[in-house]
Amino acid sequence: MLTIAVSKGRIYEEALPLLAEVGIEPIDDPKTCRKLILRTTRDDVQLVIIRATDVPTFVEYGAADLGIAGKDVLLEHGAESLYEPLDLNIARCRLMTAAHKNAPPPYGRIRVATKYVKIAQKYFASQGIQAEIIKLYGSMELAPLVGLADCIVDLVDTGNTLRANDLEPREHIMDISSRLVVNKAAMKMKNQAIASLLDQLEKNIAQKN
Ligand code: PRT
Ligand code: MG
Repeated sequence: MLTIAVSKGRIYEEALPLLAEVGIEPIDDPKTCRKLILRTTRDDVQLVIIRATDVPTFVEYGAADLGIAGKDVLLEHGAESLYEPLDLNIARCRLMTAAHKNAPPPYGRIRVATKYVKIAQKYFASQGIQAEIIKLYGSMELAPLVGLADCIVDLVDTGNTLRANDLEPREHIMDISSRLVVNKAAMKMKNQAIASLLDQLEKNIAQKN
């Protein structure tokens, strides 16, 4: 049995067609059923539905053999103990700094609100900017509006969320997409099944790009 960890929401939606192309179609729909383990049209493959930020943990401990996670989540988790063999090129967005549209450029020591503490620390250090990072778990956009922080580090897709809150994107930190990750022991123990899955997925993705 191969277990694949996927988060609900945009990653699940965008991963479904890729999985369907390799014969993996969930039998239950996580939107309408509360099951966390989904059987699929392949007897030897099941999906587990978890929070996006928990995917690296499940795969690291071998609770799932494979997982699909955003590069943002992988970098923040510090996923050195996982294989990351494939860029699935889905759930794409940009990790950016953003500030109030009237705010001056950063000067001196700044305060930054984000859920990406590690990535932000590394980024501002690389820019030679002294930054105090304030960890938040959501609604980052609010922080500059209420004086909690000078700027935020967050994911941007259309930019609508920033605009709706009078913020604007400033510095582009990196492009983000979702990656297939593999547990290291599973890669050895279940090599044939995993290698053939990787191979098929890779071919299909290459055709699209
Ligand atoms: O929502 P939940 O708390 O359960 O977890 P999550 O937010 O980690 O999950 P989810 O499904 O929202 O995001 C999973 C992954 O999708 C992320 O880790 C990214 O790799 C990827 N992804 C791609 C995005 C976006 N695009 C995105 N736009 N994740 C979040 N957003 C958010 C962003 O944080 C901001 O609030 O959408 C808003 C910006 O979108 P625009 O279009 O208004 O710019
Ligand atoms: Mg979300």
